[in-house]
Amino acid sequence: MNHLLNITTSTLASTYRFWRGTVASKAIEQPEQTLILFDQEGDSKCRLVREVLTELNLNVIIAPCPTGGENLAKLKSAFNGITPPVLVDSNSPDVVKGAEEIIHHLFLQYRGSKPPKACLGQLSSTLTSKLATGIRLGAGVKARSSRQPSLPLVLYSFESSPFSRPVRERLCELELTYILINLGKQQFSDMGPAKLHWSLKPYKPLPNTKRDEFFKQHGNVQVPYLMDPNTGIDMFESKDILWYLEETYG
Ligand SMILES: N[C@@H](CCC(=O)N[C@@H](CS)C(=O)NCC(=O)O)C(=O)O
Repeated sequence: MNHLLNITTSTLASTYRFWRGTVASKAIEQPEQTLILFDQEGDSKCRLVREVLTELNLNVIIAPCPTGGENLAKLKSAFNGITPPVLVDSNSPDVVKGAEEIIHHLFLQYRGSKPPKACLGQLSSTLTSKLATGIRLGAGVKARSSRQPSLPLVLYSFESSPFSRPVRERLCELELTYILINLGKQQFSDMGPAKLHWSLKPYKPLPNTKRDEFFKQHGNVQVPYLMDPNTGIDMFESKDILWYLEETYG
């Protein structure tokens, strides 16, 4: 797909979801054992879980389960035909199945409260999330043949980021496991594109946050950012990352 069209429909998908998965809490603690989410990027229920992960500012290991892929087959045979989302939380220890149950678990375990109704899979959320899947024309749903690396990749992203979604879709289709570092926006001046943060002063993230750490390393905050320990590359720019993934693993 032409890259401009790709980003335009990705922006529309975020708009259908009212830009949920943009703003993150200011909490900085991460679970001792990183959460693992069996996820399908294009699935409407999985999207609701990923939005909450951004909003709670939690990192997660994504085990992509595209239709027709090995991960989905393994998941189904391990859990009696269950489909994503499934969360493995070794801190509880718990395997949590289904979007609503996972969202409840995340709020209770990591915020000590019940989730607000807006986070749950009500009819309106389900419909708008299905619309978001529809406008992406099935991207991030079906498995394609791929070469599998030995180590997980690392992606900096946040759920509604129009530039990051196509990268997450490609990672899903190629069934590439990755560590997702969510860099949701924590203050007004985090808003806007990377080169035009909404701030009159030079941009600065909140101190002692993941954004701050990223800023100290790179001199700005911009997602998507991919690190591949298998080849030693790290890179910005969605178009270049998509090309890299295709060339290396597609
Ligand atoms: N040309 C870049 C644009 C990336 C970009 O502007 N990303 C936005 C998020 S969609 C961003 O990093 N905004 C700044 C921020 O979140 O602090 C690409 O294609 O990857």
